[in-house]
Amino acid sequence: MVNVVIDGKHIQVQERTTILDAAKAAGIRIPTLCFLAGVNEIGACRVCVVEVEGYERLFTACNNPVEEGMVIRTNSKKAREARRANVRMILSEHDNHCPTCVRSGNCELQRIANELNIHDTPFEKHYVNRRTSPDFPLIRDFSLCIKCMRCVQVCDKIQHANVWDVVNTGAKTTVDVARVYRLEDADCALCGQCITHCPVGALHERDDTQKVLDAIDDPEKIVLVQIAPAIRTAWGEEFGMKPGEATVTRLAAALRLVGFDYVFDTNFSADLTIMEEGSEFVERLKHRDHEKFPMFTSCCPGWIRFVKSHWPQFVGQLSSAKSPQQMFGAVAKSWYAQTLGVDPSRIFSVSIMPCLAKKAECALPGMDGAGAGQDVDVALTTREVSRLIRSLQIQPQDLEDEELDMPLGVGSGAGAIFGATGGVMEAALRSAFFLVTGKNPEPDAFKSVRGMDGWKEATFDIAGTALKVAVVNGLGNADKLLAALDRGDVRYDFVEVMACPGGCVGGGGQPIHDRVEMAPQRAPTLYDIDRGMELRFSHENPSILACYKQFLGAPLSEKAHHLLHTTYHG
Ligand code: HC1
Ligand code: SF4
Repeated sequence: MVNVVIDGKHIQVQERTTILDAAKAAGIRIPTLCFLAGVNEIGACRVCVVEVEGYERLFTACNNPVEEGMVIRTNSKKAREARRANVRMILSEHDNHCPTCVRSGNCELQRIANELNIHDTPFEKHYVNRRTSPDFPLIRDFSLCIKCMRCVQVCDKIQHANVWDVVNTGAKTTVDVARVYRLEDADCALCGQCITHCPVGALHERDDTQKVLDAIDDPEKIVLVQIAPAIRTAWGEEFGMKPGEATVTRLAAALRLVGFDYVFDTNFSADLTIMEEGSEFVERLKHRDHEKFPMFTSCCPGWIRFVKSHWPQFVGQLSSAKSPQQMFGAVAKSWYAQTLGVDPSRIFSVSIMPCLAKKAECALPGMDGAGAGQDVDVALTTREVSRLIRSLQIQPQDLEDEELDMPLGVGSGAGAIFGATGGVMEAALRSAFFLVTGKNPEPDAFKSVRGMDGWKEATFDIAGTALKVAVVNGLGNADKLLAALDRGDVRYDFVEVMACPGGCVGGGGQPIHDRVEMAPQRAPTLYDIDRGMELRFSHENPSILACYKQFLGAPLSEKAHHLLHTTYHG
């Protein structure tokens, strides 16, 4: 143990404790800006400087450990003035157009400037007035970057994608794409984790809300929207609503006020994905001798981008099933258009996703199986939808719940849990068990794949066949698993990968709470929904059964192949 004095308080802490943590233990708050525990502890912003008796220089509290007998002053004149000067310096390199910034009201720099009572920027302004392409789903605004390095570290350490790096020197130092010239050419998975970990508005998604309003204003268009599983765990956060208040049915009411003609559920097509992917897996198992294992899930487009760029040798083992987003679009512009008796070209299909990679996925070649343009016209993030609702002065907290539309508004509990890590695996196993044995398992028979661990394994016995499965979340964990598979250290039959830590509930398009990983708080909402439903198996969803009966025939039929499956070349 080490004895220190902080602002006159005598305390004892473990050796190697940082000054920041020691102060916290003493109930003393030191402001930080660039700091991200375990990920970015480099003292880059110098907002956490403190004075240590006997030293001329100031110490950054986030990355300097305490030493025996240290006397620390967090708010001495010297520390206070240096901290304020440092923040003013950062402000001089930041385009302070706060009213029009996408992070206005949710910006750490804004918060800290206010907290330190700074209301002027006396230093000469110099920032780079440049943005990356407005057409790519991820946009970097260099005029807002404060060089905190959080994006660099999250992308490297958590996601193993290594997209960003520090470039130039001196006053020209900034963060930019590493190795290639354009962000579009980098191996970016579009997971969006650099956005949710950026303290300011330097990184954000392309805003597609105007495209949706244009379609709503077009009397020829029938505008329908699908709501991804993870949205119901988070959309209300930006309106100060609790999980129980921010129901999907209340969101439906808000979306009808926005002007959508039909509000549907991605849980429906998550069930459809299970029917196709589960059947594909059972087929592959029949040819175990010459099929390659494991089969990988394919619903997360961030993961698809990552495996294509980092581990192309595994691409052939991806399930050919399209993601629920894309299956929904294909069914909406075919079966549903037919049901409505309208030409599919009149349908404008929007998705609400916790994700940026979905914007790229819906624009991919081949995602137009219904023959009426792209099957999904626009993918909006949870944040964009909140902004859209707010811009129309809609107060969702005051609205009554409204049911989703039929038949594409019906999803099972198995579809709902897709949004949490392990959910796709669990849903798939529930139906695979049925496909193999003709009987339903206990709905919770496969619950050991739940939870926030980055790499989970389980073995289940299905009709005498031992299936070894793995579930990973976060691309860094996926990278480690693929490396282990490549070395032959592990062997699995089926692997679920979600690019974002915690799965879609922790998606890069979800509301931002600085330094709080929200996935563990959001995932229980999905398991509560599942537990509360009578319909817990994808293969029992009446809308799915109707869709096969009236339109698709059977899982893996020719029509199903044409509309619901894809390849991953190019
Ligand atoms: Fe996801 Fe999926 S679970 S990928 O996280 O398979 O984005 O929510 O919609 O498509 O269903 C995302 C969530 C989502 C798809 C489903
Ligand atoms: Fe890295 Fe993900 Fe950001 Fe792309 S979106 S730069 S992969 S953190």
